[in-house]
Amino acid sequence: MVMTDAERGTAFAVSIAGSDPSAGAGLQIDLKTMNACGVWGMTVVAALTAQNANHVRAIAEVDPVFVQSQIKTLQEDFPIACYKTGMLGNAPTVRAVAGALPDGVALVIDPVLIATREYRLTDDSGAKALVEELIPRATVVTPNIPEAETLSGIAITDAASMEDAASWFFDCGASAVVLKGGHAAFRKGVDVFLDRNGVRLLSGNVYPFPDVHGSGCCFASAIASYIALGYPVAEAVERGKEFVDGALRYAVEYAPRRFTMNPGWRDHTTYTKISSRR
Ligand code: PXL
Repeated sequence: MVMTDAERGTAFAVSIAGSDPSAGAGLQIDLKTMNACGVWGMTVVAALTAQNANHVRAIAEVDPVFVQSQIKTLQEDFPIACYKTGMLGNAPTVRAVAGALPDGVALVIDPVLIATREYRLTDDSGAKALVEELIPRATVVTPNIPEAETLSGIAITDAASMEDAASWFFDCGASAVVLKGGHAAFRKGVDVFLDRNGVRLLSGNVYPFPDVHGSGCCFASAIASYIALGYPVAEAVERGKEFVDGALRYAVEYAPRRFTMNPGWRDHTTYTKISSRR
């Protein structure tokens, strides 16, 4: 019998998130990241945005029943090793996703609430539903500081309050937490990793680009990829951090002073037309 690649152990991961047509964040950067990490990424469209490098002009919802249908249809064929969620938009969509995920499956939750440029991507009831229905099932949850403050109600002003906020997510039921330090006024670039073994600090390079678009999506997708490949969670997070460091180092200035992640950094550091190369 000839085996298919899937039968030989292809690692499948699914991103359930919003579409960013500029491909710098959301589903599109998730898919690029999973591909670059050696995983067969798949995408469930949970919300739609109309955006470019400077503005989110419009948001459209996707029927939660249809979100669930996309997930369940994939499940018929593919042994999905890890799910990653991003922009879910509202509570009905969060509940539809929670209802479609098998118990105990590996799940990376990036609790996307607001885009870097201050556009609201998930409403208040969606944030509440994330806390009640998805975060308790997370293998890893990856809030940034503003998201952690909004969800936990803890003001993060120093290293101690940052650890308190990480513990809050752990107490909600997440198995591991990566509270990202990119927005910190103190200890910038140092993430707090917390699991049942306690706290570990993950330090990274800080690059002189303002607000790199898609960095959170890329990090969560890289973590999900390494989990799908079979790495233990703490190692998947470390490898994810290493991947994101490269994607940040080679960030693409896709519009003047607008930088986005470069998940293709291991293969090509730029996307230059052959006619423009020197
Ligand atoms: O980076 C957060 C994010 C997630 N998902 C979508 C986005 C953004 C930021 O703009 O557009 C779809």
